[in-house]
Amino acid sequence: QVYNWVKHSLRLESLHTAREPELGDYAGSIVRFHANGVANPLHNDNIVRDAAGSGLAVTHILHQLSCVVCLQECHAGGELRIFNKKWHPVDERFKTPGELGYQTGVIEQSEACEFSPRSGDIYLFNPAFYHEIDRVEGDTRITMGFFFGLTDKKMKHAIAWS
Ligand SMILES: O=C(O)CCC(=O)C(=O)O
Repeated sequence: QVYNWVKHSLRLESLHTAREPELGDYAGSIVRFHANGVANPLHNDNIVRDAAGSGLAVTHILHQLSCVVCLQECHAGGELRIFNKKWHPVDERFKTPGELGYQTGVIEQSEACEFSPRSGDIYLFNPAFYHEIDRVEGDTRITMGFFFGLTDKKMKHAIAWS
């Protein structure tokens, strides 16, 4: 249902779970639990960068997007904050060694947009832009999500993974 919604919304002709010839299908989605007190540090997602040199099918995409469905909202906190700043290789000097996050200096003076997901919401964003999730309070924040990548210049075909 969610793949169909994305397909329809973006006027895609196809959206399938990605497949590796030898290894099989990728997981089509991931359910994430952010319990009381859990936050996600400032980061960005870029499979072409992160899996560079692996030869994996997902490294051949032209653009990456993230789709998230909120299954259970939290009581407070848990906002997704997206900064108006796309990752550039020079930003790696702000990377927290061995961890997912970047230091806040990387988004200094960038405007931010905040979104508090409510149960039933579905949203798309470009994960190349720095983003973080505020500390969750109360009920566990439960989402189901996947990344998808456009595989052609006309942006009609996409593959999904998580
Ligand atoms: O749960 C969210 O709102 C965003 C999750 C996230 O960081 C991502 O999809 O890249």
